[in-house]
Amino acid sequence: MTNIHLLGVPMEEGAGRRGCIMGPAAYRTAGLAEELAALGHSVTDLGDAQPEATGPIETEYTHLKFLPEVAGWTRSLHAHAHALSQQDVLPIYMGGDHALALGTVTGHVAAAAELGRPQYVLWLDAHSDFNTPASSPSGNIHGMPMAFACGLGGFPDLLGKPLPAKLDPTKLCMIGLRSVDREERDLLQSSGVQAHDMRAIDEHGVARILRPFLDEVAQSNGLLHVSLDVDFIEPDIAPAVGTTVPGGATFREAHLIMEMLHDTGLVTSLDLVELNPFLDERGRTARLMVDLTASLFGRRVLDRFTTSY
Ligand code: HAR
Ligand code: MN
Ligand code: MN
Ligand code: MN
Repeated sequence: MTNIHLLGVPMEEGAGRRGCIMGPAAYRTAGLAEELAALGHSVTDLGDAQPEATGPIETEYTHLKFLPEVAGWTRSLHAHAHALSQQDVLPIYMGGDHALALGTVTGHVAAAAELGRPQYVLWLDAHSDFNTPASSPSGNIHGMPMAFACGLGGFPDLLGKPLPAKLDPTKLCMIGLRSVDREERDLLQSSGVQAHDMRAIDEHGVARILRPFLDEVAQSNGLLHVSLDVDFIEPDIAPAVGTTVPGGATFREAHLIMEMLHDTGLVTSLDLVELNPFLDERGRTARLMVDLTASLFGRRVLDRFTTSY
């Protein structure tokens, strides 16, 4: 039994189009809390977070969109994540666009550093979201959170203070990549991120990619934050996202990852991001995200471990 705390993050300013603000409501409507409770977990819905108020944020990069709004969310979510990590709970951040990870990931990294434990991040996404302000072609800040968390240069004062601790890029594993900008790719590779594109899934399958990373987390007594972007999944079955990219993870590939994560018991926090209910078809994407989350929290067909073969 896990003590799960749900926190709604109705933000959309990091994305290039509107609609993610409705994400938390869609997860509630799709029954996320009820499904997790039915699996035997204790579930508390904390309601929705609010952004902090900020003034104008200075930067030479004038193409950054909604910078004060995104900074307000980053400060608020960083504080929430830091506080939640000091309770005996597993937070699920119901986004909201992926810029929310500017706050959630940095908050968990800061708390892990205080504990003296390594913080790992599993990033399930079509995109690496590893742009810096200088490399971003769009100015959309949801394309940048992992570069920020790893302490790459050029960012304005999003957090209202220096990063308390940087995410070690070698403890960041990305799976599902199929849309990475040219300069972003160079940053990703020179930083040493464990980056796996869709071709790697085609060649090896998700289990062979994921298992060594999970072994590493376990052996180092690490904490594990999972960040699940809707566009990780094939858009034919998960259409409710503003940035669809063909060739995504199948229904079973996505579920297998969730089932393996459950079996290890290593996950300590979770983002559900980029759901845009305005683009959904009769709630199917919201329901798929709820079903995937249920797999991560123990829903299974037979009572056995996926790793027992
Ligand atoms: N790489 C592009 C950019 O930085 C697109 C980023 C889109 N990001 C997301 N989240 N949808 O993964 O503008
Ligand atoms: Mn993303
Ligand atoms: Mn994405
Ligand atoms: Mn089902």
